[in-house]
Amino acid sequence: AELTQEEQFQTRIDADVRIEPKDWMPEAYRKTLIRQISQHAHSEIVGMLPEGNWITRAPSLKRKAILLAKVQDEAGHGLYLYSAAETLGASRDQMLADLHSGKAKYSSIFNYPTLSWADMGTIGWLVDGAAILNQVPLCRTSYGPYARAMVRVCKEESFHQRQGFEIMQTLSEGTPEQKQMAQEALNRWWWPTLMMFGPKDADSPNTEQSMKWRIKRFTNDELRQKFVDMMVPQAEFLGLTVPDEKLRWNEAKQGYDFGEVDWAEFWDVVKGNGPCSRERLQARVDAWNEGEWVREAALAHAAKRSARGKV
Ligand code: FAQ
Repeated sequence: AELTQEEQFQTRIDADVRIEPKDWMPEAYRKTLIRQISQHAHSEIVGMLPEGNWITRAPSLKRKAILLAKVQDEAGHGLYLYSAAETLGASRDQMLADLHSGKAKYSSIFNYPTLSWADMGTIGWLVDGAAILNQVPLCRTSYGPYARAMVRVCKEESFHQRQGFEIMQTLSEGTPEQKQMAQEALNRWWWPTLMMFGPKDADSPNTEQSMKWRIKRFTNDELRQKFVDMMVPQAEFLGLTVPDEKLRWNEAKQGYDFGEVDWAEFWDVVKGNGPCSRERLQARVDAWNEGEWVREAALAHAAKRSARGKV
């Protein structure tokens, strides 16, 4: 019997053939990719804000230069991702309007405040560490433009993670006050970082289909477990304590058992009630409004050039 278009599509996915923008794809595949890629892009752009908060207060010129470069990289990641979503027919204006109206989500992690310099270390170490674990498999995601964007993003994220770990190492080897700053930041960021991987598989409506379509290559719980297994030895190396009383090595599974994330807090933050949710969104809306004259000027300039026959 002849395969339907949808069956042919699934056959290609199963053979690890990349899907490209002009290929036929089920509408639901397109929709879920636009959802995930645009939310990923929003996370990068909103993710500039918590660290941007410390650029003027970095403890040295060297630290300031590194932090500036990292925050600029995140802007770049957002731009590659918006471009990847555009290849699916999403318009950038619409994606941004959805962010500004609160309709589109972005990662819960960026709704928490950055209270001390140690938070710059913790974000690089833990948050970028989580981002890498999630994004390295996305280099093999089934949609070509998304997969290719992830290759460069992951290279830059590795540098971000190293710089975060190095800040933590410096603080951990510093004065007792500095070590305490590092521990206090770890205490605040550990659980929100575990939330970055999304709800438990049993409560994740998108995972099953996204795994079938090879948009996701690992489930939320699989990645969360890998993260804990990777980070606990690093925390031990730093001489810091992971704030989880239930954390134990499990010889049989060759991984750590760990405590339960506060899912009520997770959903509350996802719904827009995080400690900095309103502030973050307002910063993006203000940037959009204050940038209007730049967009107008760029359009006027482009129109003049094209009237002169130069593109
Ligand atoms: N926050 O059914 P699932 C970075 C939503 S890294 C907010 O499991 P899915 C780098 C989810 O959207 C951070 N919402 O969904 C950086 C869905 O709602 P929807 C960004 C969350 O898509 C570092 C609902 O819950 N990385 O930016 C969260 O299969 C430092 C049900 O969930 C990516 O976006 C959450 N944590 O799995 C930048 C990676 N978790 O959309 C600056 C790509 C879930 O149906 C500084 N994305 N939700 O209305 C993914 O891998 C997936 O989309 C997941 C969620 C794993 C995030």
